[in-house]
Amino acid sequence: MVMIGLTGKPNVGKSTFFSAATLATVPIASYPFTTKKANIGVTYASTNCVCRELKIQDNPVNSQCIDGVRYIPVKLVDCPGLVPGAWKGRGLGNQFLDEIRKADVLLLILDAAGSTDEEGRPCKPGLGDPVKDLKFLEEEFDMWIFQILKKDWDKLARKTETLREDLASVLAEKLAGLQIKKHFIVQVLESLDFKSKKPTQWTDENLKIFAEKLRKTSKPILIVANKVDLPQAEENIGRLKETGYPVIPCSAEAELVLRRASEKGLIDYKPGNHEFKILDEKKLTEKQFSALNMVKEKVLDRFGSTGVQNAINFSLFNLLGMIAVYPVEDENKFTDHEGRVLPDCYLIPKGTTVKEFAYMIHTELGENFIYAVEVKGKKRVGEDYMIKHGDIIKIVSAKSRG
Ligand SMILES: Nc1nc2c(ncn2[C@@H]2O[C@H](COP(=O)(O)OP(=O)(O)O)[C@@H](O)[C@H]2O)c(=O)[nH]1
Ligand SMILES: [Mg+2]
Repeated sequence: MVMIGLTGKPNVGKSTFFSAATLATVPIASYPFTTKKANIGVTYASTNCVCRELKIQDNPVNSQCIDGVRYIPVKLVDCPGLVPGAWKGRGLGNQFLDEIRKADVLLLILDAAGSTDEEGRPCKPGLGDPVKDLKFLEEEFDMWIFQILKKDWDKLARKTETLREDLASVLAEKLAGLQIKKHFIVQVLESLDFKSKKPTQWTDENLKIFAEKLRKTSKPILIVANKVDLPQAEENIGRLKETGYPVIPCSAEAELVLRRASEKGLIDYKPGNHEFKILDEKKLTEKQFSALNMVKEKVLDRFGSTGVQNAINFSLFNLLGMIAVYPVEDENKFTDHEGRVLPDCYLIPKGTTVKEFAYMIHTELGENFIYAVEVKGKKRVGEDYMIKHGDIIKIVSAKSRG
């Protein structure tokens, strides 16, 4: 399952985002280092379900379908806050960075209102600077990877030269725990100005450039400009966009208000929507009513949504380029062997072939693969067929034909 990492300095709203996105209850408080351990939970990517296109009623099993929107589970990890110097071990530093090493994509939560200083201590909105925070956080990530590489670079470099081993393979083994795959390493090594230099001749400067490029390629970042309900946020969002990163305005707190009210049956709200409906005004306390009003005025009406669901979807579909696919066993009824219609929906990387997909479902299915059916187009396809977003696929294997 894909893993999304939530990262940033203390008090920017990571745990609030995590709670809203997973609706789990984790400690939320206004002082640094509330979160002592990474929290891992499940959140959902949302996409228009093919059930609408086909005008059929589905029976989802591995995911949910609400009003024609399919919600597909993904892992979310809430990482403790990073402070400047974390890579050197400041403020529980490396331990914190280590939590994000398994993430495929990072949601970098920034306090767009500047209501926290560099260390994450609350201050008057506007005094903190999210653009500066972004710079130090990038540096933390780069130095963290640099340090891991540096630790036994000499040994590693000599080994590849004396044993004539391939540098990319040696590095892939070393960086496997960081979720940095070999194809990223190959790509980055190719792009270096000093690629013809022997690894033993690399300077620290060379290694730093390599670390930075590796981080950018293997851990794509989406900036979540949080606390947009506070003053100053709008101006900072403009400045953040100038950095070239994709930016999503967000109010994690607003999303939490909405999901909690929805869970209690007070409102009708679907994550990602620009509005909600109060179900029974008499059931709301005055406090709840005014909280909901604030959310509407300060967030939904101004930004179009709270940004939480958008951020999750953007990171998966746009940054990682994932697509949704629906495997079935019966291509006429769109069912599995138990007669359930469109039971499963998987998120897979763009470019996945049907045979690779067969292996993802089950090794045996991959090994005994004969052909597949692209069900909507009623086409028989070979093992190299690349799956498209929204495809329904039936895999025919030697053993499944009884
Ligand atoms: N105004 C506002 N405050 C928020 C928002 N998200 C989080 N906060 C507040 O920021 C503080 C720190 O939040 P928390 O989630 O614990 O931050 P973390 O340290 O990054 O995990 C808490 O007081 C939250 O209520 C938001 O969208 N708007
Ligand atoms: Mg926290």
